[in-house]
Amino acid sequence: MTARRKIRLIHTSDTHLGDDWRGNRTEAAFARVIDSVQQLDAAALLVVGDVFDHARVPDRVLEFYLEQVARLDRPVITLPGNHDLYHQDSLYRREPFRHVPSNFHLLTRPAGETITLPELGLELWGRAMTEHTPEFRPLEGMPAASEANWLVALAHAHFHFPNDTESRSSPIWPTEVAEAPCHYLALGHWERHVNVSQGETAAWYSGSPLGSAPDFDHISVNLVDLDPLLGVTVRQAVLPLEGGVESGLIEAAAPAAREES
Ligand SMILES: [Mn+2]
Repeated sequence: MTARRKIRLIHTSDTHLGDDWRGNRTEAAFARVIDSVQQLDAAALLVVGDVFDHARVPDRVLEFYLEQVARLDRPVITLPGNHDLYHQDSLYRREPFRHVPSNFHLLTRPAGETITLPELGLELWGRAMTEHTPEFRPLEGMPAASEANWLVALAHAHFHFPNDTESRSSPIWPTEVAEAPCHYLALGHWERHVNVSQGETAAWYSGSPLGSAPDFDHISVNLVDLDPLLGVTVRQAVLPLEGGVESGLIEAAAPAAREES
């Protein structure tokens, strides 16, 4: 039997901080995502790309992100996306990122890298995107899971349903997802909360905190439970946008049916 331990994660993406059009709503939404990690007692937070809206967001916005991360005493794993690419002029190379809180982790290797959190029995793998092109394959090179740890992969990617034959940048395919060795595939790039699980692989988009919520007064995140007996359970947790730390989870929907494919 497995030695893996039960853990809970919060998964978000596409927070688009510094988005002028939505003003500080994106910032308020991200602060609530941080609150949700404590409220739902998750062990770590995954932020799967398009954290920032564009490469020229002011330093103030980068500092805001790091200040929010520093509110938690648990790991926050960040993957760059196509709006916040990890190239030579990446915003992740700017001054604010020279002084990061100790719980901040950034996946920066284009060929992929694993961050191991031994205290949680958790390995997190992902490829940093340097160019958003059809040639970039976000799942390529994913390692096998170890005996003792959970393997969670992060990918900022476009999932091709079988009838979607368009050529898109950063593509992933049903067979690729089914064959992926991870226990959970945390996806970003889509605004909506979508289940794209294939075969034995649980794979979900969280959607953006605001874009996946049922209305403008709420945010949503993916609540991911990894359990050695029950396997992987993913629910959409919906929380009020206003209300502070004391306002709880208002809804944790039953696992949604898989989309027809
Ligand atoms: Mn994107």
